[in-house]
Amino acid sequence: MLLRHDFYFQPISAAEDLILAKTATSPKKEALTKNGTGTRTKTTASKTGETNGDHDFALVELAKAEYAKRRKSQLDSIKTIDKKLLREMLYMMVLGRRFEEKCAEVYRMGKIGGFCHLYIGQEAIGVGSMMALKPTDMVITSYRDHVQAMIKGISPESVLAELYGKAGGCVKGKGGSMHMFSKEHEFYGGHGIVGGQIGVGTGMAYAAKYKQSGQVVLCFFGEAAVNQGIFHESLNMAQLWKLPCIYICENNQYGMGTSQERAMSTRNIAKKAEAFEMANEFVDGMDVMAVREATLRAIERARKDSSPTLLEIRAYRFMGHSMSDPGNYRTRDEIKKYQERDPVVLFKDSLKESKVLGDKDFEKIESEAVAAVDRAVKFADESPFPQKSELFTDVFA
Ligand SMILES: Cc1ncc(C[n+]2csc(CCOP(=O)(O)OP(=O)(O)O)c2C)c(N)n1
Ligand SMILES: [Mg+2]
Repeated sequence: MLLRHDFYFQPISAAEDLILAKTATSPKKEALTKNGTGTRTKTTASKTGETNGDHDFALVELAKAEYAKRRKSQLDSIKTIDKKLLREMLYMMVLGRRFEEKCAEVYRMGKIGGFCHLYIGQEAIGVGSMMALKPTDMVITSYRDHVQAMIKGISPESVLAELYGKAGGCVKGKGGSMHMFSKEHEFYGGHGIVGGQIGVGTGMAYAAKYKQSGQVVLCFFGEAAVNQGIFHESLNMAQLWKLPCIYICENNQYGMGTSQERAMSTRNIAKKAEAFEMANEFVDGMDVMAVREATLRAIERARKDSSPTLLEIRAYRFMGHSMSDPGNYRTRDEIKKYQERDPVVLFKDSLKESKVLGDKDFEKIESEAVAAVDRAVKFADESPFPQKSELFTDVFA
């Protein structure tokens, strides 16, 4: 049996080749072999991997080696981008990380109630894709929305106050963690129903095309949402009507405590777009530059041809599904392995190696991010709770 780690950061075909090479010299491992017709078949030689938490990481090393080879591409693309933008991209990644760490801290202090889903480990996806947009472009996402709201321009103060349920929040404290929203910033939520935003995002792209506004839509969702009917219905319509929608599947390998391999018959989400003849791409979501470049290609398709794209961007959720996740479906070792490919560290290393930023710049970025988070905490602490009269405003029924 192939394990999800075996192919993690590579398109499945490349991973299969690596596994074939590896298993040829390792008879103990389960092998994916070619049969007489050249078709790949699985042979089962062990029970490893049949349950969550029982993993073989040997091939993650191969994935890392693959990245080491590809790393030059991150260094090369850094050279093509304005230093100011690179600095801003790193700042947003660091701000996202520090902000979410603070959320975990104040959640444990009881300052945030209800659900709270953190983005730690997935920062390169939000930053790489959203910072390739124009401010007028639209974004819609799932409940894992704090960092994406900030990247779209909503202030850390109003995001944290929203988490606190305070009047200074971007939806006056009435949405909470899962429902960040700002028409002004073209950020349309924050949705709690898994996959629900895929239909709404498709409608937004329809509206943009109908009004000839020139906007494109980034529609984010997790890999578990792909099993919902709305994903298939929406992609069909988007391709049929040629809508400027970029569907971003943030594949972090888990839907709550269920791994993708236990819930999906195929590992290859990007290729699902082919059922609709839609453009698609697999992207390493730990590499912010790879995310940016794939998104730019999709944006061009959307703006020039008004045509949609599905991007499967693979990363890993370093924290639990939400703050109340006991996390007993995976091991600490598994998490540690992926932390070796931490997207923030990776990007910093590349910037350093490219000599675009130096130690002083990193220190300054770090202290600016910490200061921004501290200001957000002060603002949220001091913001009042909403008036009772707010119960009857902004209500649609
Ligand atoms: C329609 C629906 N079914 C079930 C749930 C419960 N639920 C909340 S989050 C979640 C997992 C979603 O995982 P994924 O789409 O991979 O996103 P991630 O949390 O990994 O970002 C589930 C099943 C829900 N909110 N909505
Ligand atoms: Mg997931």
